[in-house]
Amino acid sequence: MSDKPEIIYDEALVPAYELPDPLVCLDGTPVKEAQTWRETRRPELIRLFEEHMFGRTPGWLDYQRSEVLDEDSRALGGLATRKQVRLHFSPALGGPTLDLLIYLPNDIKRPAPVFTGLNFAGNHSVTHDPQVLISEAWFPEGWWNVENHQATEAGRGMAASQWQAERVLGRGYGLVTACYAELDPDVDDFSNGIHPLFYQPGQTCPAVDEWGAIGAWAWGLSRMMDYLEGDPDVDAARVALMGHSRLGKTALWAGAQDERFAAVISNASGCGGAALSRRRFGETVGSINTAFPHWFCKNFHAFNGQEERMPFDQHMLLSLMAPRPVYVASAAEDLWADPRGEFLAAYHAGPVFRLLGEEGLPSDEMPGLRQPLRNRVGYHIREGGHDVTEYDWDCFLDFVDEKIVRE
Ligand code: GTR
Repeated sequence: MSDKPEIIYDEALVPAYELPDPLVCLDGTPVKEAQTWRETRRPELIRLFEEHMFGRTPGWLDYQRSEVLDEDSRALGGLATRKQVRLHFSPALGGPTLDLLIYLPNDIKRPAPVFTGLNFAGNHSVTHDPQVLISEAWFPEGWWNVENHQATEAGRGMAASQWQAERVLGRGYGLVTACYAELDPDVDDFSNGIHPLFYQPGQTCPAVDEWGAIGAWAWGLSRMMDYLEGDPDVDAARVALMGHSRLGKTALWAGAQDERFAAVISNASGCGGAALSRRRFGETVGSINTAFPHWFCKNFHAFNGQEERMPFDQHMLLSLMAPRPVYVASAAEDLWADPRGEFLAAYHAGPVFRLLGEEGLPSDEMPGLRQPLRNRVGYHIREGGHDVTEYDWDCFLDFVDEKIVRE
């Protein structure tokens, strides 16, 4: 017999749990006014997620420089203008950089609203466009289309269906992406990526309450936003942040901390993202911290098998987007990510939205497949597995159209 807890895939085995109330402060004070949320409870929740889950960002970099690598106004058959821009985070040669792939639609008046998000396998994986540069990031052994830890031409367009660039551009949005591995390779090693830029003398890894990899990836999204704010062709007040899976967890944490993101979309973010931890359905805090010890801060490991001790749950992470629109997408066969737990977290973020004068989800009854709900909190579940599909993008586009573009 192993002492490993069984993974729960049966609703009847979900333990009874009680969710902490987003509208009660740690000292027991109820939050009855928007001002108390803003000035007391919201900052308190950010601190709790920093200290116990994602880790705090240990400071600011006073260096950031951008370098335009390429610009072409006739990209994707004339549909878009493509820019490739390299962000440098250190004056040192060979210091960490992040390459942004930016497509802006040609047939709308600029500045354009944009979707942004990190990708898993390099910017060249996002479209078939032959001009997109191949990422120079270090990838772990066994990553898709990688040789000697480097991405190859074989990966070009491999994630095109997950990004739907032409569809997004056709609906009048730009698309801005960068590869997460350039910020921090996805392995349990803190000697590379951006972490060392923040170390104190003699420090070799983050302290127990300092950021893991997700914190570093989320930091990168904010640096992308810094760049977008300075680009006159981009409507920086209408940037929708989208992330899938581990990058969905990242999008939620970036959106919680950085209110410049006008809307945040989580696709199949599961455990540590939109799914409630206390349900222990599918992936659990213990399993995620074991398989990916570098994603969260070390303090988070104290909750392995002890989710009920957490001073928060993931509905509170979603509530940190309020009053900005937030959308959660699940897939029926993606049980590892706990679709019901994702829905319930979105539902239980509702009281914060209502306090701020916005509508949450209407009921705790899950909608059927392909019946998107579009209140200020949005949700859909589709058939199929762990992926981002054309249908998902249609829903994201409808949601963002309605909430931040047509409003
Ligand atoms: C899984 C992990 C999930 C999810 C996924 C992904 O292996 O257990 O939490 O994030 O990876 O990022 O694709």
